[in-house]
Amino acid sequence: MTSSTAADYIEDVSPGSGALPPRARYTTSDAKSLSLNGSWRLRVSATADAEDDSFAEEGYDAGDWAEVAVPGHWVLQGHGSPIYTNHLYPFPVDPPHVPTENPTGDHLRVFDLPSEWPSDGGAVLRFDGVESCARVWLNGTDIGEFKGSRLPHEFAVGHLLKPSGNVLAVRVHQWSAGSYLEDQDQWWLPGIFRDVTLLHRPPGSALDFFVHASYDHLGGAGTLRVDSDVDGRITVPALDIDVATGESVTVAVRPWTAETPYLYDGLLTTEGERVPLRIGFRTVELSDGLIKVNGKAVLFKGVNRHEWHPEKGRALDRETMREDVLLMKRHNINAVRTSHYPPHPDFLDLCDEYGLWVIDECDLETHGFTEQAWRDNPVDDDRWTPALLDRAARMVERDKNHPSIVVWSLGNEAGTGRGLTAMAEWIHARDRSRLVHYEGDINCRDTDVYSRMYADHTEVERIGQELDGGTHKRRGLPFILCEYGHAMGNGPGGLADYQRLFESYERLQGGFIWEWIDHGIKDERYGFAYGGDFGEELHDGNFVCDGLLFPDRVPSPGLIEYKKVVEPVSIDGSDGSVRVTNKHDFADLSAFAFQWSYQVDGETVESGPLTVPPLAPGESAEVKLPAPPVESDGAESQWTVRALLAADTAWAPAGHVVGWGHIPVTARPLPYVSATAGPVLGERRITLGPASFDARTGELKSLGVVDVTGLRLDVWRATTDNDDGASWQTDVRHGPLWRKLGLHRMRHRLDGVELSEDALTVRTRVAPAAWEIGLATVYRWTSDGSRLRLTVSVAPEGDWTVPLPRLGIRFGLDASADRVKWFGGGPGEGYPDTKSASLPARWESTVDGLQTPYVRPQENGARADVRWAELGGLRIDGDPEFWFTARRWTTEQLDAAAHRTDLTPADTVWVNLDHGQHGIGSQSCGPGPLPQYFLDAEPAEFSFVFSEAAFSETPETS
Ligand code: IPT
Repeated sequence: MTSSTAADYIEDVSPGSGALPPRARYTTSDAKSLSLNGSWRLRVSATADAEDDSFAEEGYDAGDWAEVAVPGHWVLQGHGSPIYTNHLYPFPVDPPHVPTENPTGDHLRVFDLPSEWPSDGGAVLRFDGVESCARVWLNGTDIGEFKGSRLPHEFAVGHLLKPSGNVLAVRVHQWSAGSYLEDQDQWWLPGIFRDVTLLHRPPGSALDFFVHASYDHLGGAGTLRVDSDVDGRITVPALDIDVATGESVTVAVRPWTAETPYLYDGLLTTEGERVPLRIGFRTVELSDGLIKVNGKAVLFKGVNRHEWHPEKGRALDRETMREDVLLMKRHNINAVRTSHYPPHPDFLDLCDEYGLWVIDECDLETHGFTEQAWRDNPVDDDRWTPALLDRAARMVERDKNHPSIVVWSLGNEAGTGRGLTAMAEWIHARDRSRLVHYEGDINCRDTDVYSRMYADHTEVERIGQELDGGTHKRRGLPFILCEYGHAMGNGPGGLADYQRLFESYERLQGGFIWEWIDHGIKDERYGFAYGGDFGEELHDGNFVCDGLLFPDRVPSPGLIEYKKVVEPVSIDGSDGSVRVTNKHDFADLSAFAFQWSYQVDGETVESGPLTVPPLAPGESAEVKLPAPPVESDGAESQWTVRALLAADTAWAPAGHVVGWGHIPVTARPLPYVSATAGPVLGERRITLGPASFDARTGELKSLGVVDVTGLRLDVWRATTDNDDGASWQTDVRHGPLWRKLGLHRMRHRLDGVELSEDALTVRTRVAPAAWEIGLATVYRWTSDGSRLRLTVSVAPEGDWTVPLPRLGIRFGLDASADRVKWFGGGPGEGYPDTKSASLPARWESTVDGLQTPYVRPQENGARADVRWAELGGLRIDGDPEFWFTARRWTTEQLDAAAHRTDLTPADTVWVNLDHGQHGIGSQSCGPGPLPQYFLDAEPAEFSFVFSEAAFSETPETS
């Protein structure tokens, strides 16, 4: 039986009905407006048609309904649950049909017009974002329905308004035909999640307008023309401009760039309205196969930004958006891809104001169709094309007046097809002043930029060298990585290696890290929840936590690393001078002040200013350092030179560090212990200098007053998301292989405890059950009576086909070992391919402060290149430098934990001193570590000198 119901619009592939044509968005004007944000009444039903539409009638009593905050998602306010899937549709794929179980939120709001609301003119009701499909009634009249969750929809409602008691009823369905177009990798979160506003439209008010503001870099002139549906005048006082709409004017201007975001205040005046404009003059073009702005090729140091707040989901307030922009600017990021939908429009105002290049991406992804080889993909089905064009138009029309937007993106992971081509054609025709991007178009049929995601270094280099082939058109296009450096958990690794490529080949115009922020949901049970924590039948776990920020916007080490890798000024040097290079595309160095400091044994002994010429973009200069302020007296010494903001900027105060270099001067003397004391065998103990060992096992028990437990070789680390890799990765994934081989359950066989005149030697074989591989491990202890030296020799046996996770020793100290001091890399963690930002100096922390709280716990917190460390009354000097980790739980506990709340401190501080760590890479969705960061299983020897910290003297030197 087929019958049509009032809810047919839900499964209709059309974009909707009743809405006004899309137009430019502007935040303010002198026309009145009324925000309808706030507390609304809410009733959630399990199906789309469980309730009739009588709630939309005037006089309906919703007194017993719940309340919901608008903007907001009802599933984050106690009604139902969020669902996380990466690309699988959480419903059967049968487009355009959706499940009968279709959570539906009836929203109700009664409002009065303010007394000063004019009686003339009309009014428009604007929804900035509703997921995924809404039907709207005002005062009992059905005014239309729409889809396109992250796009604006406006309705003419003037004729329906009354001075008081207006009833606005909105029925929101979680699932609709539109859901098939919104399969982005994120939480499914229904609701009215962006602003609802009533706008007065005075007679003669502005309608749509298009600000064309180009810049001629040769002559330094800007040309302004504002095309407007309603005639009026354009004034820009600072430029003495006063012209009619539609008329061009050319004057000398300061151009807009992301580095120099110069905006002119202007005004569009129509008969009935005055609309403030913020005008940025700039020209984007494809020329010589490069993306150029104002005549210069730009290098994107970008991030992919989803909108996220750990409690509010995608309902962000302006302060949160500003925080994102400030954090980006402070971390040297210059570009954002609005993955994968147009953001709240305020975000784009902020990008104009603070200066960020923007790729504005359309709200379109049909990724789940990949599971059926893209059969029935809506983007290649003409019935859906009107919906796609509607989405393209709603994005372009809303956002076209933002100078920050340099590229339009058709969407993400939607295969290819006629609908996408139609979108590209429409956008190209509507806006010739920007380029079009879409990653899935491998031959660049519809696009102006060759774009890829997660390509490895080798392939990116080939593309840079133009050896990648491809269609004739593609060969002539610039290249960007629209996603790379998958920031899931510990990592991403290899960023510096990508950056070197970007800086070496002109065709490579940079990339965008995946992604800006972890989408963890604040949750009492877990700290932050991720996929599966709400009982979803299908989910993708913590793949939703893959950002450079933790969900609460605390920067993760990945962001600190990225900041260093993309610094706008580089400083390196040797022999008393530094080479300073301006890596900006537009700005000189006049905004920066430079400062040197000189460290001996990691401690700063003096600092002072350094005069650096205001180099033009791309220029370098050799700058002489002063004479070293002190004799190093045999200790290690180094220069650290920093570039700081010379004055306050809109995004950071004076003194903010933008870049630095570390220049070694004299090398560290390696610690040396003369083996003058010999081991003495007692009844149950062997003593050697200050240390005591178990006579039977040779295990270290104490050093002076410090008790030590469980000291032994350790090769295991709680695998990172990048070690584990994504299940669909075709390359070798080390995490699963390590586990299969049992590197997490190594057994230690004691082969001998030997006492000689000057050493205690303990021979062991460390190996997992079931396999023939093993590590012959010898611990050799010597002492000069006060200090103790351990030399560990490791010889792999059998056929080791995998690298090791780590190689070093671990031991336990009493829980009172809380404070750590070290000379080595810091302040944050670093691994072989993530330690650009690790600055060798003296650092201090609590043990808890050493932990990086990844949302899904995993290996973290290693400090790189540590010369010495002190904790719990012990001092440890490394020969050579080592990786230092300390935590109040074991690696096994860390490995087993699924959420932060699973980690609770016990009575031991576990310390790892590693000779080697395996690289991190980006295999949770990209390439693994580069071969040079592998920790291959090979013969190794490394030493540590232990002494009691309180009595420690500078070790003798060899
Ligand atoms: C890529 C997606 O574009 C992005 O939305 C996100 O899912 C990311 O992966 C992983 O976090 S698609 C992937 C098949 C490369």
